[in-house]
Amino acid sequence: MSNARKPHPVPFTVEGLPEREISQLRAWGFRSHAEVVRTNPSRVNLRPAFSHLAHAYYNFEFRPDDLVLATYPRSGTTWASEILWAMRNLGRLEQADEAANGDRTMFIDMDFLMPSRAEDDNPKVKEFLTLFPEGRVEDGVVLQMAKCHKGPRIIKTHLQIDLLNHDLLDTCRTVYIARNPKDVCVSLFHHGKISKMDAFEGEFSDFAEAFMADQVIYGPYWDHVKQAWKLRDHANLHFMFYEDMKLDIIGELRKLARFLQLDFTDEQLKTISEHASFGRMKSRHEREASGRNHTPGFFRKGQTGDWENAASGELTAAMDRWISDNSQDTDIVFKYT
Ligand code: PPS
Repeated sequence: MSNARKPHPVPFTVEGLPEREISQLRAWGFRSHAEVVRTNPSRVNLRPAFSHLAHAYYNFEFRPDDLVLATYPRSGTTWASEILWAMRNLGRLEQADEAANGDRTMFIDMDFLMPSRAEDDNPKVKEFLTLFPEGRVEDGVVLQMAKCHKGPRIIKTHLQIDLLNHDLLDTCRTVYIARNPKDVCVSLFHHGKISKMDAFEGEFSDFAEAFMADQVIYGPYWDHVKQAWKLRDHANLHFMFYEDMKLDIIGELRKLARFLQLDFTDEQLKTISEHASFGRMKSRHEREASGRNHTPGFFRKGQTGDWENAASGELTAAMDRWISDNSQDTDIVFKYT
């Protein structure tokens, strides 16, 4: 008898956007305005390859020794993933000089954000096709490589929890990082300016309007955060704030280690925090400047409160109203400075 689990039917559909909304995206300045699909009923904007991969994501088999890192984009994913990796690899941190963070952790969303093609000159595709000469690249290179990976995995995703396999929290530990919406919005805007995937050519005020209208990729922000916040007391979910990590990294590392049932001395926590400091991570990233993982400007400021430098008084008032409206049904409180 086969041990394969029965696949879960996907409880949502993935649809194209109405022409009116595509025009609005274009008017705001999104260069990939036509390459957007939306989940229904959750209304999450994603890239078209998600349509045929939704089933694979929803049925992705997590394992008990997986660590899953779930975040809304630009909330500190890379920072937290470096910390998780360091906690698991304390005796060999120098390996971070040899392989980029993206090669030591698995960002499964890559398969729909930047879908690979068999003819791509990409080491990951080549490795995949060497391992699976008959493999179908369009079924997701990262998803399939992750499936075959033998050791404990660190899996990163920006998909909101409702779009993931509902066995997730019964199977393994998930760390969720939230960052205040103002700084997420600023960071996303700057990322849109430098990223080929999320190319944005408009003004900051236009971007902020799109963000508040849940029209950016992975929007809506509030549903994403609230889904995780509701689960914050679950034994297998650890909820952290970017701002708290900035204020007291050792304290946050101590709580994280307790959640992961790992024992570290204060000296070891200090080593981990230094290994994953903004400066060290940025310079490791710069050193692989000629490599395929390099995005100049990815490590931008790494601060709390940058909204103040980016937004007009009028935009701040609109954002504050939006935050207040969306905070009515939740006790989540963000720090903005
Ligand atoms: S992404 O593209 O969604 O994966 O981005 P993500 O990694 O989630 O978030 C990027 C922002 O996190 C900042 N960052 C850090 N802050 C503090 N300490 C460390 N070590 C660190 N590493 C990355 C990064 O600079 C982005 O924030 P902004 O505000 O744009 O600088």
